[in-house]
Amino acid sequence: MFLEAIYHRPQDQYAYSYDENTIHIQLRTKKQDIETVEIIYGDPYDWNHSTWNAVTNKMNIAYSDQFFDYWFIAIHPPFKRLRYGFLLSNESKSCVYTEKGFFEQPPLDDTAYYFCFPFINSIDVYKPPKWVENTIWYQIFPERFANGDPTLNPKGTVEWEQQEPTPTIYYGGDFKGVIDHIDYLVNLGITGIYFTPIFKAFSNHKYDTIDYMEIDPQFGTKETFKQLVEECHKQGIKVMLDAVFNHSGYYFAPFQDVLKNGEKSIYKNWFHIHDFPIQTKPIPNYDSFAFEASMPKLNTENPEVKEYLLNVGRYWIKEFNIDGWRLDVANEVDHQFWREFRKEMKKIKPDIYILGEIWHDAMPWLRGDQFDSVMNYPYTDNALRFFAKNEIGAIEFIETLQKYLHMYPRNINHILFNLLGSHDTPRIMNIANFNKEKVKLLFAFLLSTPGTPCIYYGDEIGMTGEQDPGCRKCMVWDEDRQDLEMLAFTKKLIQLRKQYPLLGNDGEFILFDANNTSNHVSYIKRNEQEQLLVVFNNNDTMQDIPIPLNLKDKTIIDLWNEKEFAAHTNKISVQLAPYSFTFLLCKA
Ligand code: ARE
Repeated sequence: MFLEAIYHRPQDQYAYSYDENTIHIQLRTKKQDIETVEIIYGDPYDWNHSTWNAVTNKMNIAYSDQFFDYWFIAIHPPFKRLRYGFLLSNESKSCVYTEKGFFEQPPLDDTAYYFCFPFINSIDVYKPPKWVENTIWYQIFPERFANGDPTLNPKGTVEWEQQEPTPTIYYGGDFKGVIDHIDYLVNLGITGIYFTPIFKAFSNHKYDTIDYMEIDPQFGTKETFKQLVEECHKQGIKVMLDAVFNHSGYYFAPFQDVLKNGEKSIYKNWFHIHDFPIQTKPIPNYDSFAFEASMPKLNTENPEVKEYLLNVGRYWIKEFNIDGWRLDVANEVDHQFWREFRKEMKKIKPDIYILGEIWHDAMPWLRGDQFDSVMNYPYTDNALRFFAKNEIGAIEFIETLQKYLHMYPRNINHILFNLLGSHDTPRIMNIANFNKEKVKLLFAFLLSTPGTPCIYYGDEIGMTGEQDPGCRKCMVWDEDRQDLEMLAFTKKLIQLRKQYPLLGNDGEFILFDANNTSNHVSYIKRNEQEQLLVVFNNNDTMQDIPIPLNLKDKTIIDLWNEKEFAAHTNKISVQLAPYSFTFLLCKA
């Protein structure tokens, strides 16, 4: 038994309150090392004379990645308190794992040996806004979605689609353009829009804010924005804005004041200036985003800055009724600021959604006191490596997927912001080397896994583009040049996801089967009544894929082809064309 691989800590994904009566416990052990794990647990104050009244319960392996098995159990402690340890055994050994180490027998004379989940305090239970779980997001880069009001075009605006994007070009996308195309979005079936920044800024991407209280004039007025939010809400579409609070732009008035007045500026502590006079080259002598002189880092520890930014956050919720804030470069801003941000925003709108832009393991921000969710780039990376780039085989793909499923508590997994690409990455069509079938597999994966899917504008019509600025081309509105088949395909997937909750966050998600030779993967989503089997053939040849489930005499519905058939034997298989998939629904 590899004791050194056994790990538990009574916090984060290893021990958390799933709801007000349930604690989820996970334990990590070396892959295929331990045969059985039982949890030994009880109320810390429940004694029979000098013996602790503990009971045991079997745990199951929920996930397995390349190196570890992750055991899981949900416990409902009647008094909301829990002490616990683990009884582990394999062929050669049995032992007890507690906070104080390993023992041969469970010490029952003192609960101080055990791991401690002191109390489920309701306020500490992670409670994301209810609506998010069922949202299907669509990301819009406003400069490039549609030009509805050419009178607002910035100087030098070029004609829509007429040139390849450069870092400084303008095409004149605006709010009127979005309003004009709401029907398109409704028809596609999306229910939330994430807008990259819309406040007055210098560049075409608007991540270098000049004024956080103003709409960038190229997009319209506050009135147009209000109308946009209202139109979206009428159509059941939520609106999320981008909050760029890590840094301001170079032309933000307080920074301009520091440039002008140097050490005498009343704003000098709004930034992190190393020394005066200010220099921008070769690298700025003040903290900034990356080494960008145009993006001076804001000092969010300064109470004035903090209050200023909190006010910005409040203002756009109060006055415009937005539904979410996506926080730019969220991991470079201090935790204290985000804690206050959360409190203040939720005070105004309790179901406001707070989404952090973090590309890495984001557990420290997801403990219920800061963000509701994060952009799930680890998911993106794994999906692209398998489906689009052929960098990894089926087994590594599902192992990595399981590693990421273990990374956060389950209730967080349900609202992670799953994406295949964004304005910061090359388009999926390019990554998939222009293989449409692979892009379709990616969409089918995105829309059949737990989390909340987000479609980057234009991917649904097969748009192409390399890394920024290439991935920010103008949306193609000429139907002759839209991939209408891809559009119909994405639309159908979205409809199915809405119609069958098992395609989304309902039920248990079980990674089922993977094979490196056939390069197929399958998973099951299961609730008490039904199970849904999802199978992908990520291979350039036809595959006959055995289904290792006993489905004899069960009626199976092929959701994609809307066909029903019955399994007459317990050994069935599905034939899948190269790069294709199937969704099979049957009674549990
Ligand atoms: C410009 C050029 C780029 C160039 C960059 C270099 O266009 O080609 O690489 O400068 O500094 C905005 C604009 C960008 C612009 C940038 C700087 O949209 O076009 O890039 O400003 O002027 C990390 C951060 C993450 C950040 C990405 C870009 O952690 O927060 O880098 N994303 C946000 C926005 C961006 C925005 C900014 C931040 C700045 O979404 O659009 O850029 O406000 C790895 C790392 C990640 C890293 C990621 C991407 O996986 O682990 O930490 O993200 O790669 O690089």
